Amino acid sequence: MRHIIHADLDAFYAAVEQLDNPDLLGRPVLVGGRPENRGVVATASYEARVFGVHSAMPMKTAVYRCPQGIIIPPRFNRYKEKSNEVMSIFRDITALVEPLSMDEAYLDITAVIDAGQKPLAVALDLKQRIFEETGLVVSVGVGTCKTVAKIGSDLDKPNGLVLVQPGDEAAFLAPLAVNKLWGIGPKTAERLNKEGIDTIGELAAQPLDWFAKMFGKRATDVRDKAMGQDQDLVQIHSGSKSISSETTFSSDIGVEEELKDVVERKAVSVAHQLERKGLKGRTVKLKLRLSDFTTFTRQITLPDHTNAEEPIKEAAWALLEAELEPERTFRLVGVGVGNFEEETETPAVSPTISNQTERQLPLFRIDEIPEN
Ligand code: DCP
Ligand code: MG
Repeated sequence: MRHIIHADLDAFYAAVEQLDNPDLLGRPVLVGGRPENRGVVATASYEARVFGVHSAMPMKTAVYRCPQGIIIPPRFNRYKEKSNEVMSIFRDITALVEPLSMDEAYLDITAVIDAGQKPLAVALDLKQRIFEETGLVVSVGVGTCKTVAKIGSDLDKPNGLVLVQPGDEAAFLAPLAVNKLWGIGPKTAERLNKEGIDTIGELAAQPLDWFAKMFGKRATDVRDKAMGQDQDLVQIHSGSKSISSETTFSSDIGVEEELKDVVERKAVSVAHQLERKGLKGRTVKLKLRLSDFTTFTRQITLPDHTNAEEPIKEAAWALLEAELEPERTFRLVGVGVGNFEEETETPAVSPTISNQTERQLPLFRIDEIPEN
């Protein structure tokens, strides 16, 4: 049995601003561009969220809803610094850390648990260390698979801790809306709702052949996730060990054909670079930046190592296609290939158990960890 933590910092950019300028503590902070420049909210402190402000909202709307909000321009380098501090604490707890973005990561803590620690103790210790050593507050979900851990970390924000006991996964997920599941986007959710399926429990109760009809190749994957039983590994990305090509557009693009063209050209460029270097990779990664500067990556692991144009094109386009939404425009598109032939997908090293996790347990209760 595996034990996985998903950790996600609370109101990350805004929390860093409050940390660096204590005058902002307890106040509604809006990190993002100026309203007069058609700026967008990157994130808002929880004090601002009670007014209905959220990420990706036009700053104009945010200021209308929360006139007392303090607008702060983003300082990405500073956020990256704090992110590095946080990730190195994660890596001190276990070697198996998979960052998903600057402020969130999966941690495989199976070895720590097998060595005798309790999942709750590891989670509390992680929260305490992050707070003491970086000044930031993190919400965590703990479970036996990625799906449960990820959903858990979001359920009790801010300063959350959700622990799902082995065996309780399906019951934990059952009442939640289907769109909480990784891979169920708005379109799929709508399709499911039309079939009368609103909750993950209703989804999980469908027979296998129904899944096959509905999801094709993804059927067992979706079903496993709905039952809280996915076997997805926590994967260490070997950051530098990949080859990529990206373009920032002079004006954002949202037209499907244009995007497809760009992705395919990037894929061909990467395939050629791989070939020149005599490398074959199995992981195809797509990097996207939206018009509001949100940047994220998506990746797929191919059945075989390759440096051929077609499979890389196909994979990169499938990843991008899943991100298309009406009105969504892109500022940057990048394609990368990693996980090269000589590498193994899961690290050969067994995760080390750090001394830090064996320190004394925190003496406060979960809900008493001070917020920033
Ligand atoms: N971000 C952004 N634009 C978005 C979403 C996020 O620029 N549309 C940036 C700002 C966030 C950071 O990424 O601080 C992390 O994203 P999260 O979705 O984790 O949001 P927060 O950490 O701000 O809030 P929380 O996780 O507490 O909901
Ligand atoms: Mg966050």
